[in-house]
Amino acid sequence: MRKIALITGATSGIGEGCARRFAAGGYNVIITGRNQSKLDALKAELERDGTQVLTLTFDVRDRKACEAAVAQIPEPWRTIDVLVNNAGLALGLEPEYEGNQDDWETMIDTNIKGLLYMTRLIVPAMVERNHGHVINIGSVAGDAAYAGGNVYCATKAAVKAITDGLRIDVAQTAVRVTNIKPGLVETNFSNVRFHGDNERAANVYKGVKPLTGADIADVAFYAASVPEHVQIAEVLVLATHQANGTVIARK
Ligand code: NDP
Ligand code: 8X3
Repeated sequence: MRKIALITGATSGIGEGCARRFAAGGYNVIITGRNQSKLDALKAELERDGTQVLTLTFDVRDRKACEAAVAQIPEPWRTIDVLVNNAGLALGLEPEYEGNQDDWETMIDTNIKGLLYMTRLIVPAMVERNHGHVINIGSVAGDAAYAGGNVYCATKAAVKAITDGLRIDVAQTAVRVTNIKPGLVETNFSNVRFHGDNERAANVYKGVKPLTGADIADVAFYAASVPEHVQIAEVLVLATHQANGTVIARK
């Protein structure tokens, strides 16, 4: 029987990569996001290769919408083996004293609260079955703040604490908990961060070969594929010419 992975933010970047990687690795996938047409297109593509796909369209910031979406998962899909909490974003790169407070709230509501809502909804059944894996997409940004990163970095530091806390709370079970902390990954991330300024977004990756969503998906799939007694607790994944959140050797 194929295992089931639920991936949030599967309409783009790392989440889309995870949907493809888990499908290719023999999972059926529940793909979630806000853009129904993108989810439908990905579903059609994955189904052509024999994967069963369920789409759920909702905003992870909306707790009631998360609850309603999870409540509507049909019975055969309810034994979720892997939850990839990926949906997230950065907005802006202003100094904290000039930051846009709406952007702060969006980042906190998505990256922290949305991740918590999904964890709270999915993990009880994993604990009950004594089986499951939560993979949170943190960031190198959670290791140390960088200029203008302030609130985004804080949300990813929170992902680390929340991941570590969950790992403690389920230690008596066989549920595994992983924090993957990517560095520079070329996705829609910087276009979103700079509110659609594509030129500024492209500059983020200038002179360095960045990671791809597929690279991070490979790491997530590996973490889910190791023997049951092995728990990949945390992985920092950087581009080869990136040393940490601030040091990047560009050509
Ligand atoms: P993308 O912008 O390409 O993808 C983000 C995904 O999250 C999209 O599917 C987006 O959907 C979804 N999403 C955002 N907000 C919500 C919401 N409120 N409800 C539901 N879905 C939402 O960026 P990435 O793939 O790069 O980002 C994925 C994760 O990886 C994020 O948590 C990010 O912080 C993290 N990360 C990214 C790095 C990078 O350099 N790219 C490095 C380290 C971590 P929609 O199209 O509807 O907005
Ligand atoms: C995304 C990586 O360095 O832009 O989390 O914050 S970074």
